[in-house]
Amino acid sequence: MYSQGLIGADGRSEETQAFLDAFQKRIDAEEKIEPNDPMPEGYRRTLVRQIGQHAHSEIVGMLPEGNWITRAPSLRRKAALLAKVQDEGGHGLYLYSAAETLGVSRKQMTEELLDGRAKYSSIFNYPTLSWADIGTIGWLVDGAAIMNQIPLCRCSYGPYARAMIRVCKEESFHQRQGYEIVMTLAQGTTDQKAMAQDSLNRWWWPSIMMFGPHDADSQHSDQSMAWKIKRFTNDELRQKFIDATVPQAEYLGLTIPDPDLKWNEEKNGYDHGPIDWDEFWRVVKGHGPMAKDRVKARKKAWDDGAWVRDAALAHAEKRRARKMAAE
Ligand code: FAQ
Repeated sequence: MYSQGLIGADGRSEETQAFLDAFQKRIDAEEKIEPNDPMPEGYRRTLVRQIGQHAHSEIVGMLPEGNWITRAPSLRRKAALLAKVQDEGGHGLYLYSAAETLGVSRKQMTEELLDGRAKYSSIFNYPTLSWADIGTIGWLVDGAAIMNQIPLCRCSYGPYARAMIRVCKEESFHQRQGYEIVMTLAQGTTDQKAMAQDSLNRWWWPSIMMFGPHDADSQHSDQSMAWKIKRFTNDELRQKFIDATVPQAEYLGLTIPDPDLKWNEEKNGYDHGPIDWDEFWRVVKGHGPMAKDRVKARKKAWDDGAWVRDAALAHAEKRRARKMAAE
């Protein structure tokens, strides 16, 4: 398909077979690809899609937890939750910056999020109904995010891989604070334990859906694995997550809401029941319970922040003009 010496859609890369082979050779040799290196247009687009979606997820992911900052049960819990939500904002910023090195602006990415062209993780379309959900999100959602993101520290694209190193350190703190909240509830009164169980019941399946469709239905996995953007398939990561999480639930004395969950000696991992892919695709296509509210909140933040962007641009312009006049 590429053997005709096509000019890539970026107008720069000549995507001859020789060019693609040389690029793949660098990938196979575990060299990092940096922003100014020649790269196939498909590689660039895959990264813009994935990093953009990842950045949006971090920013939209602040909303369900932000909802509980004013209702945290103690000052200690409030301070930790505030710090966590702030960290997620920082992750979004590193990720938007990493995507910007690929020639796409934050404004473009935000517009795509607001008009529905860009996705964000399905998980953030579910509501946080109780304080226990804040614990469960840290335990399961950050736990799933870490499982997915540790391999991204070895992603072939340098800026994404480097951003992930710090992100993973922070996610690991988030996971622990979440687990500790759930542990406190699970060891508390009967009502507190019931609250933790109810939360696990609601978040378990959406959490394991976070890893994306089964490998057979994952349109991007093969190419992303070949380019070493992804290091493990969706099902491999989901399996690792389930295997790590089941003993944690057992320790807490909570029951994972999957009657088919059982240890499989042969594969040295757990078998799980069928995932409701209709629900997953409904949510991914923008029909999740909180989808409209999430996009509305992001739109309001973007519109309300217009004066800040305008002021920053005016200030930069003034400084530039002053510098020019002085030269
Ligand atoms: N939600 O061919 P694949 C966090 C889409 S960060 C929505 O398998 P791929 C931190 C996929 O985009 C959580 N859409 O795709 C935090 C594609 O559609 P497209 C976010 C999904 O890219 C914690 C189509 O389905 N993490 O939680 C989802 O090879 C607490 C076919 O799928 C990342 O973004 C989904 N769950 O694999 C923050 C990590 N799954 O784009 C606050 C980086 C799939 O062609 C609080 N991303 N789709 O229209 C990845 O690792 C990958 O992109 C996957 C999907 C694994 C998510």
